Amino acid sequence: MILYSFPSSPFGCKVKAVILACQQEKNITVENFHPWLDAPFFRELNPLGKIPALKINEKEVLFDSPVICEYIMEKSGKLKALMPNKFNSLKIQALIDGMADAAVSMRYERFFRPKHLQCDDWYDRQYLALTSGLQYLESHFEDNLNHEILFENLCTTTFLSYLDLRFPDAPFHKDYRKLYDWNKEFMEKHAFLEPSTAKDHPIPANITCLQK
Ligand SMILES: N[C@@H](CCC(=O)N[C@@H](CS)C(=O)NCC(=O)O)C(=O)O
Repeated sequence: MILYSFPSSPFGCKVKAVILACQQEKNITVENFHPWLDAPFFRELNPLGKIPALKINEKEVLFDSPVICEYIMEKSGKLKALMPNKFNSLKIQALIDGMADAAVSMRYERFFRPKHLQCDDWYDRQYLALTSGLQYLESHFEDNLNHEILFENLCTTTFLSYLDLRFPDAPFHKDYRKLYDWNKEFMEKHAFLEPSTAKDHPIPANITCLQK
């Protein structure tokens, strides 16, 4: 199987953590693909043009990340172990994915869009969704996260690695101390997950979207 992803993608990182937790590294090859290249071959795999996408064989492709994660957990026989409280796991995934949508939009707005087209009000609304989500996790911490290899913990730790990569100057470590202390301890305990953390990677030079 081939996972199309990009080293900085928070959604791709979540899938990579699930691959590691389910010991599926030998069955799934990761191929770096930047979605804004908009290559026709990729639109055929995922009409939405978004990563991650999992090519299972010549006929079957799965998207998006929640579907891919559940597929990997189920096929490896780890679904119950990783999601003993399924609806808590799915709720936290929804929260994290919503924050990731907001954070990725903020990144696109400031990184790809020319300055004269950027909208501060719109950016602030995404920031509010992001910080409200972080505050929710900080305040409901004990009900939702722990130090076990559970799906909700994998979603959270990979997303925090994305924030560290793309928003290094934001006050998140200071404002959500419990959450970041948890993350540090979690990653120290489960160092095998390090390859799934978000990494910087050169963006292909020929991406021209929004540069108008
Ligand atoms: N709901 C999707 C979101 C995926 C997503 O937004 N991926 C971004 C990269 S991090 C992407 O492909 N963006 C390209 C685009 O928006 O056209 C999932 O969970 O897989």
